[in-house]
Amino acid sequence: MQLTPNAHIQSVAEAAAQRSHNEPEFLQAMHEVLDTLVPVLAEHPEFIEAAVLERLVEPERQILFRVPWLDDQNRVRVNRGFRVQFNSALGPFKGGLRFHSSVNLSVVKFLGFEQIFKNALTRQRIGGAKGGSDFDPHGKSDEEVMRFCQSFMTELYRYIGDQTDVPAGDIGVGGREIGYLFGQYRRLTGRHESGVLTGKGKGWGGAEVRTEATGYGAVFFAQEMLKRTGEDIDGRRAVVSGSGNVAIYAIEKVSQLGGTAVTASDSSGYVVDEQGIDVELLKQIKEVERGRISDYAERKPGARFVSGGSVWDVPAELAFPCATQNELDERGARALLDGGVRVVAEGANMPTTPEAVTLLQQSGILFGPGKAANSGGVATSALEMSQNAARDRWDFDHSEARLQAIMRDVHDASYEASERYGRPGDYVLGANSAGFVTVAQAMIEQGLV
Ligand code: NDP
Ligand code: 2IT
Repeated sequence: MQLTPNAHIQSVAEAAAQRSHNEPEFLQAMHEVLDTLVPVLAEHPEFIEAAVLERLVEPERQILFRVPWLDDQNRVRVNRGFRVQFNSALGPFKGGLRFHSSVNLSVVKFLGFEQIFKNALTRQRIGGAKGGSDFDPHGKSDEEVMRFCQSFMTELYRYIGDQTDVPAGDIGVGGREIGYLFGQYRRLTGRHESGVLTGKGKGWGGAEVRTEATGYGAVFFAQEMLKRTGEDIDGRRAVVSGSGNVAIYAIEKVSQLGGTAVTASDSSGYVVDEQGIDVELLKQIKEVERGRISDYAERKPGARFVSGGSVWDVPAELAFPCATQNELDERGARALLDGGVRVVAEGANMPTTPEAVTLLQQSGILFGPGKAANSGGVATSALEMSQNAARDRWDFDHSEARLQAIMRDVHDASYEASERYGRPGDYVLGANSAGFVTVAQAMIEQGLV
């Protein structure tokens, strides 16, 4: 006899928890999805019959490898490399590479799992994957980063390709790293295979707006949520965490839409600039000089640096967590609510703890989960793949218009699914179920693989 949706979800979650008991981030991401799927499985008993959940929580393939490299003192260093190819029912595996000291299998699996549903939501026909290394690029010379990337690709190249798996950037991996990785791929294979990586330099296949896409997309998503309730970004104050790729372009787009982003942060603390963050200065410090956020306060009159602490203590109506997982906890959520927050849109992946998500949703504010709100980055990566395949090149305005249209579709699909499954405005339920149904249907149609 078939289990009820509830009992089925519980049994899948328990089995996964046993098998992956030492993977807390993965289990957190898995629960966040499974816990919302009861009404979907009630409508689709065939998903239970075909063991879609059991198959979804197990990656298709996991690759772990040694990455030896020489530092500037000619000492041998060894890091661990990962690529988790989670699900390719919708298209080639797609997802970023993260270089950060905290990277381990649990982190890569949580990111790869989320990527399945995010990528499905974009409707760009891409599967879900993630990879990376516990290599820490902070304080490394360009030459060290290059040697590391070359060694990393010397193993990874066998598993990727424009029709199989297409990595891109994430924390610690930007244009510089993608360049070194691509160079080594080309050298090893003898092929200039543009579509094997996204986020490339614009002179050799990189798409316009890919750099801006995740941050811009998160703000477009917030704008869509506000539009539904007759509100706007214009004239509103925003707090943003992080000062990397996603944060910088979220700040830029808030300001272009008439809002004022007053914070940015890194792992050492945050800055508050009541006049609005000067995005050109921020780019100079972070993108050009690879400096620290405290440098901003030293160079911008009126701005102050707060060591440690939390940007969520700064009152604002809009909040964009754009740094890392579990950076917005229950205490931070309470502080945001006390400060009058109206919208939280996740630029980062899983930045809000489950307790904080519950608190924010119960308080009735608009909450945009990362799978939907930060999908603009990977969606624009898919646009880069299209341009590479066609040997075509779109201009900035056309590319941004495509991104904005995709964010509108992702919003609408998430909202409609939240209505269909009985909780209108619950974008967590909506994004999870809309993404899940697309993947589950493809898996069933393609048989037991
Ligand atoms: P970057 O490396 O460009 O920037 C990361 C920022 O977050 C830095 O300011 C960094 O500070 C801070 N940060 C990272 N880890 C921690 C930590 N453990 N504690 C405190 N601060 C931390 O990365 P991105 O901007 O690309 O990525 C940010 C988030 O957005 C990640 O969650 C990523 O998965 C997600 N994302 C990225 C996409 C993309 O296209 N790049 C697409 C979709 C989501 P410090 O320098 O001090 O470490
Ligand atoms: O989390 C993400 O969606 C990314 N890091 C972007 C992935 C991509 O392939 O562009």
